[in-house]
Amino acid sequence: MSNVEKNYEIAKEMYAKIGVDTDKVLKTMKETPISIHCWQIDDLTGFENPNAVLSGGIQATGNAPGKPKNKQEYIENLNKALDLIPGAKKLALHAVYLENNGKKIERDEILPEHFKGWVDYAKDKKIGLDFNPTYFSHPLAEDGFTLSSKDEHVRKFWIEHGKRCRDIGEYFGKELGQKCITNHWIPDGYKDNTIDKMAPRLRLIDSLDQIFEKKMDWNHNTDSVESKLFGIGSESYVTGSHEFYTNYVTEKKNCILCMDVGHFHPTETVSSKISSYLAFGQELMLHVSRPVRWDSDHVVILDDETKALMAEIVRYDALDKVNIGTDFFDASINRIAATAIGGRNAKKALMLGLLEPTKELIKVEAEDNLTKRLALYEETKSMPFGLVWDMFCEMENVPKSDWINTF
Ligand code: RNT
Ligand code: ZN
Repeated sequence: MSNVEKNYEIAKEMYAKIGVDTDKVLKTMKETPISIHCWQIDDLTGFENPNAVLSGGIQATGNAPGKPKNKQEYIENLNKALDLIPGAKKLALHAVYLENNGKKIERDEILPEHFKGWVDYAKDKKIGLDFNPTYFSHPLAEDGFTLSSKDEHVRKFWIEHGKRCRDIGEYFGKELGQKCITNHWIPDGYKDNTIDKMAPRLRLIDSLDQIFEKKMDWNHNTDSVESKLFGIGSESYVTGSHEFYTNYVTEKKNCILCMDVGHFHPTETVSSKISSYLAFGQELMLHVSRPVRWDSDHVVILDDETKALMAEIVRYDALDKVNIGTDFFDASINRIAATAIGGRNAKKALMLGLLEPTKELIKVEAEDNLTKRLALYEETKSMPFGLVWDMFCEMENVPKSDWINTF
């Protein structure tokens, strides 16, 4: 028996005493995919245009060396990052990661064939794929408006992009036998006080209706719409706000809501919102990220909100209702490590959620023993979670904490 196994046996016994079956936890961890975003590896540059400049009110700040210089280096780095994240995974792509073989292919011309290489990659790695239309970093997004633009030409262009992205998502789902979430996030908004907040919203409703018009099997492709509170250059008004999309999904039932934890007011938490959507049977997409002051996209750490988020999903047995993905970009540290740190932390938070003595906590709460509820919850925090995590890494052939020595 290895030390890791011996330690695991001790932890298993301790968790069993509070009613938690760690073997079951390990099984769930192995089977529950977290969708790892592809864009931390290269600061969201993609393959469409190697000189692409990121726009849309998002920024990958920092100057760490090691940004991949070509596609081959990109793939090598991505592989290294994915190999450091244990358990089931999906890879979330953005439309600008297409394979164009050196030809200019406009966003309103992209086809499934431009992503065949990614399907082969996913099959080889036995992972699923998620997708994101890229409604930014493009001349037709330069004035800050895409799907809610008052310029019909601009709006048509992006509607066509959205439609084509759904087709690509459907192609992923069919090919891989695992559904693709195609997540639509647009940067649209104004820097300063906005008088007519309504007109762009009405145009956005119409654009989304057109994009989602074609019916698809949700088991192949499910679309999500991601809200935001503000971005750089859209500080005062964002067309696709949380309330806007909450109402859109409820009314139209043609897509699901995506909540990015960095897209809310500083004291507002996504973890506290989840149960309200689940109460109405709504499926959700999450972008696990970390807000810091005005920025929504720091590397995920094992903080209280990330833990609370995962605990909430587990408490309502909603792992099949809530799709979990990561979203951050930090160019000030090694990009492979950043992807690995964020991915591992999302998984660690999930494991902590699964190790919670939920049954017992619910029981004492129902008995109005609120003292015991708090006492048990707090005592659980010093349980040997790390020993179960190490076992998981060992089972999955992924390095334990020693991976940090390579950086
Ligand atoms: C931006 C949104 C969005 C993007 C990705 C790259 O604020 O969070 O999800 O980060 O599409
Ligand atoms: Zn996001």
